[in-house]
Amino acid sequence: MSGPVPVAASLSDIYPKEALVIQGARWNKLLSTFQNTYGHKANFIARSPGRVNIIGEHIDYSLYSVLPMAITADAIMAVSTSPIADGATTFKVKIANVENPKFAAAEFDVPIEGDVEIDATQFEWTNYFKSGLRGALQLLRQKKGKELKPCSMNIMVDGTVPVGGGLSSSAAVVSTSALAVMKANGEHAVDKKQLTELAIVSERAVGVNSGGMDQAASVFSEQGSALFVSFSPQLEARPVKLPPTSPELCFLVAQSFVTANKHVTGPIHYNLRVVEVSFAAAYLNAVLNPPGTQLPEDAGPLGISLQGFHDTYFYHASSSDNSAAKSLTKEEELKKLVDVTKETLTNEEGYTREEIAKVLQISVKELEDRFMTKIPVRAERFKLRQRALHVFTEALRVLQFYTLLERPLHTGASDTSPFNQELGSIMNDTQESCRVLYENSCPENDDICRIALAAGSYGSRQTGAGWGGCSVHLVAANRVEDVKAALVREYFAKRNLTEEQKEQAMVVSRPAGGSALYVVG
Ligand code: NG1
Ligand code: MG
Repeated sequence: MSGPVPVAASLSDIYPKEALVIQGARWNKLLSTFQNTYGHKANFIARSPGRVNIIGEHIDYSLYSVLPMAITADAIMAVSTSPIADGATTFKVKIANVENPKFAAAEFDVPIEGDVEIDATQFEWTNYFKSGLRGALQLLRQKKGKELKPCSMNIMVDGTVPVGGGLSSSAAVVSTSALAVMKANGEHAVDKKQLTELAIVSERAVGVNSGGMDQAASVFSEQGSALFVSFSPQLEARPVKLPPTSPELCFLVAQSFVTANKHVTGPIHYNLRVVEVSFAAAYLNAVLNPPGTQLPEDAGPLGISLQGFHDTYFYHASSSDNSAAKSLTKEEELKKLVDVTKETLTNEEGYTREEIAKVLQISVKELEDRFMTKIPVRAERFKLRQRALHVFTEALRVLQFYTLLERPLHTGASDTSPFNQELGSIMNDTQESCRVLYENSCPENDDICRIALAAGSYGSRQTGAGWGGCSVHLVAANRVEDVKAALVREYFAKRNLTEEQKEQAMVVSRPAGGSALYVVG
């Protein structure tokens, strides 16, 4: 389901019905602020949403499939363009935010031939625009070569995805920026797959070695559907309708107001996990595949992945034990990988660099150069067993969840609660795995999940990178108020929240559409 980013005829192509009034006012304000600031009208608006991940946590960078959905909250950018003079070597970008002065306006010149400079050590809001700009310029250069003569751009931004809240404001801004730059330079049919791939690479340039879930969800989502995203053998996204249940099932998203800052804690949290799963892939390959087997270079942040090991183990390594495995289903393969991981990675305390290097038959220095220079991390021991077990079991849960969604319900069944419970229990297992094996939860989110479950949620789990941020709860529509009330009573009331935070604390998210363009008439 690739193809070009759609051009919306009206806001109802983008947002669910209940959001139209508020969004209409917001878009009008964006356009009038644009006109007041720059003295002329915008030509078009680019838009990409945030996302909530339903299931498949911390496995996208191991190249396993995930199941997120786009939300209504998004980044929108109104843009006007003007051609540069003949012979000019730079073009100008003026960018401002509706929420000025919280996000201060900026202006910069971009060299047509050189690189866009981004100082990833400074937390400038415009860095996310610049990273999308950089990616888009690279793609434009590939397409147009010497012919490329980028336009100068005036831009007004508005974002409603809370920053640092686990709903992927970054992917929303990067995807919107890249889309805006492509459109500004005459690309009226921006390919969704190209846009996603460039947003993934661009976002890595601002310092996080993420997988591609957020960008895929932001670009590809379709209103009313979740999205099944696969990364191997190539990026593919397929909308998945949530089956009609009675009562209707909702996804309630709750903030913990514990802010995880990946840029600061990366070396001991997110980035460390990326290194640990890459170590695990190399270690399992060294022990379980025939001597000399190399893992294929792939789209994982360090160029190898557990998915790469998975494929090598079952399909490419010529060990007699594995040839029989070719008839296994994907689910059976994952179960087998869980078993062999338990037998192979027996050390529960974590492995030292020396231990890993020895198994890979390289020196510690070579190990550090290969795995820890591009992504600096701080750790003495690496919990390969726990991390690999999380990834394989989580990949299995995604397939089980997806299979359930695709299986037709008995039409006319008046009570779908066994089905709801099955879905919910898979989500609960994910939470447990994140808490115990991947250690990316936090006590606050564990509490929130416990409270929600006791108040009637079918399944509750932290969503996104973790160590704070949001949780997602599968709740029947007629129980949403009970769950909200319990969370207010037992969690939010105990925290010192501003009025704005109280308003943002919980929201029922319906699947929204992905990236879109809107031409201002
Ligand atoms: P958040 O932090 O929720 O945007 C991050 C990664 C995803 C994925 C999840 C965990 C970034 C930009 N995104 O999401 O790719 O790995 O964590 O499932 O870091
Ligand atoms: Mg993010």
